[in-house]
Amino acid sequence: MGSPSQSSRRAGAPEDFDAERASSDGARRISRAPIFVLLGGLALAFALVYAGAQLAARTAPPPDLSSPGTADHPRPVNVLMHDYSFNPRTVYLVAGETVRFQIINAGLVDHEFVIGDDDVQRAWAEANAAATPPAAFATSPPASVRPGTGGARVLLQPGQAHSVVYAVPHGGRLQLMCHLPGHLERGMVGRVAIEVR
Ligand SMILES: [Cu+2]
Repeated sequence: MGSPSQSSRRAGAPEDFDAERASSDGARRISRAPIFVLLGGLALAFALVYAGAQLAARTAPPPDLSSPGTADHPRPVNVLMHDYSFNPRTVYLVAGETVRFQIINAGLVDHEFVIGDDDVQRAWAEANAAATPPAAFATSPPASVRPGTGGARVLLQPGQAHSVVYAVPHGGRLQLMCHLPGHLERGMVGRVAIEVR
């Protein structure tokens, strides 16, 4: 009575075995593939991170200063503002030339571009502190300094761009800073190298 099921089980046994072995071989072949993909992906990720770090660490070469800007033809100087740094880290200018700073806020928060000597920087630092509620990383304050302070200041929201013409003084030490609350402490200061001819 039980013979049909017995015989069918016996008949099916070799097939079942083959199928099992085949599927386990297939499973083994398939299960290795994600590991190679994962290892390859990790290697690529590390390579990209390493390349990115190398690029970030490399300082941009000084620009061509053979043709200083004039009042009629200001020399364009591009500056990107990030959270919380200026790019390039060093702005190269020629004493007495006129430049047009083309500034883009590429960050996710407001940033301020202030170029000028110590007096200019102090004036904007005080103006921002006076106008800003005492909260770290507060949004842009409606700050102002007394006329004739000198320097140049541009306040930009994320994604905004603005250009400003600036006459580089013949002497003195200039700096580039963002005085929005907490930004200077996070390293948002740029060098200004002035070539005197
Ligand atoms: Cu800033």
